[in-house]
Amino acid sequence: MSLIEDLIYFDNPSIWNDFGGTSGGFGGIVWQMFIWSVIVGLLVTIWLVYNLIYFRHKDGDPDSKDALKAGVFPHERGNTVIELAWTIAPLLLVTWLTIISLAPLNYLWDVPDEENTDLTVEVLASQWQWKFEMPTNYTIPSEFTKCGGFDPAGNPMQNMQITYDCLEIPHNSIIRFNINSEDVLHAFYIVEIGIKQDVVPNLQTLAWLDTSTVKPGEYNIYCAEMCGDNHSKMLAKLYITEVA
Ligand SMILES: [Cu+2]
Repeated sequence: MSLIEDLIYFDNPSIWNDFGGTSGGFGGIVWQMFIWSVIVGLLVTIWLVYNLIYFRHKDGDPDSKDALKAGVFPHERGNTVIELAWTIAPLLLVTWLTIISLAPLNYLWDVPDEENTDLTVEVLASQWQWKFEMPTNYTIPSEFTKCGGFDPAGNPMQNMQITYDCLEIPHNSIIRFNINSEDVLHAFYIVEIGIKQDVVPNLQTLAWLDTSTVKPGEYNIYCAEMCGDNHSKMLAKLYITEVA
């Protein structure tokens, strides 16, 4: 993968792992966003400085106070074709982006009913932790070992219906999240997968994930809404585990 390819193809940020970050994928995406910001920032700054220098007032130029009148467009510099072009082109671009966004947005917003999901997880946010609760009739697969803790003998404990700051879900499944807050506003953000949903007191919000669309492994859950002193520490791990 070349540098350019890694910048363009979002799903392969492997090269950026070398730069650090809290985990491979997250570090990669953060660096991708950072590098793009630097590129755009440089382009804007270079264009700005060029114009500042090129169009600066020189000796012999008409006095700008006399040359321009407030409320009067300097028609001698006008160009109807260019003006129409820079009005119509962005309009078409935005219209086109809106149209191609509708289907994926609708897919995301169309949360499956509980009957049509393999697993519904109750997500409860509070200052400052994530609580995850599986339905009592859900048999926790024996492959799940990440969030269960250990019994006194040191063996992994399974069948944990409730876990804190850690969630393990099966691969190749439709997962629905019923999201509630115990206190203030939070936001449920699975960084690498791109799921973000507000967590609002006294209002249940929803999110869902088809885990067949992502690789099994470890992901990060962040709180994406400033919710108090330890907001930045309101982190959880998501494990997507292959189940027989
Ligand atoms: Cu929070």
